Formats: sequence, C-alpha cells, structure tokens
Amino acid sequence: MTDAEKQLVRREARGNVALILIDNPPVNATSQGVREGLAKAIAAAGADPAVAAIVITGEGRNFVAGADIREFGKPPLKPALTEVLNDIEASGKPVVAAVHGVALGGGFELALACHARVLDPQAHVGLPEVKLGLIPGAGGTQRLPRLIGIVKAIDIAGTGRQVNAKEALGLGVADAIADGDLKEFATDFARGLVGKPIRRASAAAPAPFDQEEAKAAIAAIDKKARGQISPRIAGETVLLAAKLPFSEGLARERATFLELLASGQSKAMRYAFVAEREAPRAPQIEGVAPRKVARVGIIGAGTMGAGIAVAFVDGGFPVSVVETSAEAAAAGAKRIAAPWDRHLASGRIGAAERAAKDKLVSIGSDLSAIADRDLIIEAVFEEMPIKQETFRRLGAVAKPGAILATNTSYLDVGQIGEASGRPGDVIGMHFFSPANIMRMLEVVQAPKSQLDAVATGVSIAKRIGKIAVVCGVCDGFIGNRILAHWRPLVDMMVEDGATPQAIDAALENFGFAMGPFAVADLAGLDIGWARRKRLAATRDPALRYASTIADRLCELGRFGQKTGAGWYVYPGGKRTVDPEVTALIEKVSAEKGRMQRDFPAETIVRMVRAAIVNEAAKVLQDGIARRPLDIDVVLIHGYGYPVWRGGPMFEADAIGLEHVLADIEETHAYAGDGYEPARLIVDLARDKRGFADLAPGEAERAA
Ligand code: 3H9
Repeated sequence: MTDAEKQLVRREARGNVALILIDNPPVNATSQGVREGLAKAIAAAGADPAVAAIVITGEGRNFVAGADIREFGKPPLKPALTEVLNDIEASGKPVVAAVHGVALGGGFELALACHARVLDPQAHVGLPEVKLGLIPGAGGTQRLPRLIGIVKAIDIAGTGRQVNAKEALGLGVADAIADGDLKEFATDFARGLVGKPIRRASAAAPAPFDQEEAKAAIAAIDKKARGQISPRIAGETVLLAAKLPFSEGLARERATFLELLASGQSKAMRYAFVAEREAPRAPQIEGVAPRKVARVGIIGAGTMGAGIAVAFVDGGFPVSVVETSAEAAAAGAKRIAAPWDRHLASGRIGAAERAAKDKLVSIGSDLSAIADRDLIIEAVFEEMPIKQETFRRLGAVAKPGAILATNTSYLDVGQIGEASGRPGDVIGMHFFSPANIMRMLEVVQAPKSQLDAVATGVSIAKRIGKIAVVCGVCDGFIGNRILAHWRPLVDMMVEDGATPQAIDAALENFGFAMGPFAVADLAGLDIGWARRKRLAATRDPALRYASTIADRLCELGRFGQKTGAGWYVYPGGKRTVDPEVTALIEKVSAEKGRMQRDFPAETIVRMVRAAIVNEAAKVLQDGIARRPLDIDVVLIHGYGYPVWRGGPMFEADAIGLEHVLADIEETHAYAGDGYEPARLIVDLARDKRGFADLAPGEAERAA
C-alpha cells in the first residue's frame, strides 16, 4: 500500500480476523483511493494464511455515507465500486460489515456485498440515491431484494428513507445488533462464521411476491415524487431482480445509473445538495466567530413562538418563554406541549423523553425571566409599533451582548433594532411555519447588525437542524418578496379566464406540493386581507390590483380551510371546486370588464417561473441575497420549489437566460408595471451567460 492509501484504508490484525478500516473524512465516501485501498486490503487479507475472517468498518462518525458526490460528473476512475464489491462478495473467507452512524448509498451497498452485517444500535442504513436524482449503482437494487424481498426493497430504494438498526434487524438486512463495542462484537461474529457456508446475497433468489403489490408500491412512490423520475426507476430496477440473473440485473442497474447521472434532474439535485450545505457559509461572515448561546428566550407563544420554542427544546436548549398574561402563558404552554404529546401518543418518543422536554421549558408573563438569556427571539404580532415596543423593553432587560432577534416575515429589521437602543445586537430570524418542522431560516442582516450577531444566527440554525440563508433588509426578505411579486400574477389570470383549480393543477404538475390557491386556503385568507387593508393607502395606483376576488371571499367569511371554505370547499376534508366561487369570479371579472382568454398550463407555468426568476434577479441586484444559490435554497426549502429542478436560478440557467428573458417580456406585456425585466438578466442574456457565471458582487454592480 502507498502512504495515501494507508491513510484511507488500513488493515489491523485482531487474532485471526483482519479488521479493514475506512478512514476518509468527513463521511468515509468511497472515493477512488478508498475503492483502491479496499480492493487491495481484501486481496491481501484473502491471501494471508493467518486471516480466517474479515471485518470491514469505518473510522469517525459513520460507516460509509456513499459514493463521493464530488467525483460525479468527472471521468470515472478505476476501480469501479461494483467491481470492488463483487470481489468482496466473492471472498472465500467470511466478510462482516460492522456498521455505525450511517451506511448510505454505496456504503450500504458495500455492507450488502459483505456476507453478514452487524449494526450499532444507533446505526442507520439506506439508499438515498433517489434524493440525488440517481438510483443505486453498485448492486443495491439487486442485492437488497434478494435479502429482504422485492416489495420492501422497492420501498427502501424508491423512497431513499433511512432504516434504523431495529428495523434493519427485523427486515433481515442486519444479522445482529452489537452489544457493547462494535468492533469487538463484529470480530467475534466474524470468527463465529468461520467454517460455515458463506451467504452471498447475489446467489439468493428473491422471495416470491405479489406482482400487483409491487406495481402498486412503485405507482405510489411515483405519485409522491411529483415529476421526479428516479424513484419510479429505482423501483422498476429493483423489480428486475425477480426477472434477471444477478449479473444481468447488475449491468442494467449500472447502465441506468450512468444514464441518470447525466440527466438534468440529477444535476439539479446534486447542485441542491451542495447549495444547502454552502448556504450557511455566507461570504460576509467567513471567519467570524459566533457568540456563545447556551440559553434561549422567546417572546410570544402564539403559533410561531410556540413552534420556535419546540424547535429549540428539540435542539436541546433550555428555553424561557414570556407571554403577556398568565392566561396567554397557559394557552402557550399547551401549544408548545402539543407536538410532544402527539409524539408520545404515537410512540415516537417515550415517557422519559417527553418529561425531559418539559424540564427544558419555562413559561410565564414576567419579562425579567429572559434577562440572563444569550439569545432572545421575539415572535409577537407582525405590527411595527408592537415590535418596536417589545424591543424597547428588551433593550432595557436583556443582558449585555445578548442577541436580540425578531421573527418578522416582512418588517424592517433595522427600524426594529433601533428601538432596542443596541441595533448591533439585533438580527432577523425569519422562521417558516410550522417553525418546529420547516427547515428554512432566513437570517436577516440589518445595516447595523454586527457580523458576529449574524454569524450567531447562522450557527444556532445548524444546531437546531435548520438551513440558514443570510439576507439583507427589504420588504419580505428573499422568499416573501419573491412570493409577493408572483402571487398577484395568478390572481390576474383568474380575473382573466383561468380557474384557480387549473392554476393549482398546473403548478402542482410543475412539482410544487400545493398550488397557490390551495396554499392560501391552508394559510388563511384573512392574513393577506389584513395586509392589503393596511397597505391600501400606500398602494401604487399604477399597479394592477387583482385581489378583488380574494377580498370578496374574505367579506363572505371564507378564510380558507379553518372556516371550511375559501377558494375551495372541503367536504369530508377533500379539496373541492365550489360553484359559488366560480360564479363570484365570473361576476368580479365582468364588473371589472376583464377580457377572458385561455391560459394553457404551459403558459401559466412559464409566466410564474419567469416572474419568480425576474424578481429573484432583482433580489440579487439589490444585494438582498449575495449568491444565486441562496435564492434556490430559500425557494426549495421554504416554498416547495421542486428540488429536482434545482431551484429557480439553477433552472433558469439550464433553460438559458435568453429564453427566460423572452418569458419575462411576455409576462411584462401581460401583467404590466412592476414586471419589467431585471437589468441583470438583460445583461447576462445579452452576454450569453448565466447566474452561475456571476462573480462575487457583480450582480449588485448591474443594478
Ligand atoms: C451513491 O452512493 C451512488 C452509489 O450507489 C453508486 C456508486 C457507483 N460525498 O451533510 P453534512 C460531505 S450516491 C462527498 O453537512 P451531517 C458534505 O458535503 C451517494 N461528500 O453532515 C459535507 O461537506 P462540507 C449516496 C459528502 O452530519 C460533509 O460531508 N449517499 C458526501 O449533517 C458533512 O456533511 C448520500 O446521498 C458524499 N456522499 O450528515 C449521502 N456526503 O462540509 C449524502 C456528505 O465540505 N450525505 N458529504 O460541505 C448525507 O446524507 C449526509 O451528509 C450525512 C451526514 C447523513 C452522511
């Protein structure tokens, strides 16, 4: 072995068992050096007469997290993982995988090629390739069904979900769960296999199964994938294991894997994977140390405040919540407890864990309770005077150096910060609802926010499992500003002849989980109504007002799902078109004298995407987002933009900005003022460049 290989794959002797250790931080991906090192180590152990059995394991936090994503798209380097795994499986000496942390993708495939698998109790295994627009490419779709059956393998390969050790044991994919030290346990286990017949997954036949059940499982996975193709293909490739000999199935799997690797969907999903991890590394906070946060305070225990409290407690932080009165505090306590009580009832958490949650929260109505807190998040009503008053009081009570964060979705964080008397400590933390579930978090940097305060917002996000994107101050920051721009466009279309259900269907077929009218019904129409009334006096009369129908629905008390009716009605919980709404739309359109026209689904989608990309470019020009990837991450994780499209900026580049510009011009011609093409897109399209070609700071110079 060369020095480089020794570092990546090492061999240690444990009596007559060879322990092969993969050591390739951060996650032991099967990079070229690992594949080569593994091949050599297996060959050497096979040839060594002192070795009777072999254990393969990983150093660090994981077994192996899969193929090296950074090698994808580059010319393949020998040896291929498939060949290495075939060699491992062919070994005449028993080979045991000792799995801790995660064994994912190629890592799980490595474990499947071994003759037995021993799992740490906390280990997880899975085939997440579909989440990168791929299918397993090193035997996963052919070995797994031979071990656990076709239908269960379709589920695991088609969904990409992680399977815990207990389930893995039940499925028969794990042979044992380690008791005590994993390496020792696995070494003993391997020794126990010496002299016994070797069990090779590839030699087994999948158990008999119900064809119809398998087809239904694939159809269900395909439906959930909303336009993403790899989950269905993964399921279909698993099905081949029932029809083809192992080697042919393996060849078909490999060919499909390579085809998908070159597909637009996989490129988009791999980009999104990297973008999600890149987003928190905002250039302005590079090298800036965050402040220490051990204890958290939250002002307000309404829907948002309660969700934020749950998120922090779930992240292990002691949280003190302050409400306006004892009654409000009691109601807030109930809201905070609700998700944990549900998890307890469903068995997701046990009684001890449930009790531990309660120990971390205190709630009352005395503001001094948050005086010792390192981070205080305000989640009161979305009204500037109320927020300012809260910050004035926080400025007086909070300890020096505490970070004061406002959970606002639209308001000026700078103005709120001034009220505290210490604007340097103030940032925005815009959580998305439900705050304990949604992973997106916009960390808002106001002009006077100190960089270490911003860095703290970002680092704390990671600690509670959120994805932070840093943005500047404007009405709606990144996400809501873009939403507020394109949302009126579909209202205009409804006035001009499109139905809400046609628009929802078009955008759901595009890949959004829910169309905009269904979302409005879920979120509550009253929120937008209140905002429109508040802004009525300052509205630009040159802009077309297309919310009349929404206003009328609210006047009728139709606030959406919570009142049983909004854009739709919900008999038995099912979203249903209401003839009354259809009549109302026709009436308002006639009153306004709107010419009716056809909106094919393709036009709806093209115009909406054009409006999103156009406003996103303005967000870049204005310096609200520093990088196109920030926008993609916000739209994917905050607004359900289909991840297999990579987000609007990535998709716009893939389409070509000159084509997107033509769509923007068409949208502008239709929707009028406010929809003018962004200078940045005009410039980039002229130069045949894309968003990905932007140099740091270039977008702002285009403004
Ligand atoms: C595959 O296996 C194909 C095969 O079937 C066929 C082959 C022929 N490669 O997420 P984190 C980096 S497809 C390279 O922040 P966590 C990641 O970029 C693969 N790098 O940590 C980050 O680096 P940086 C199937 C990888 O603890 C650092 O590791 N496997 C890879 O929250 C830490 O990552 C998957 O899809 C990789 N495969 O979560 C698994 N994975 O700091 C994808 C991670 O420089 N990975 N990195 O940005 C994961 O799900 C999570 O990363 C994991 C750790 C659960 C492992």
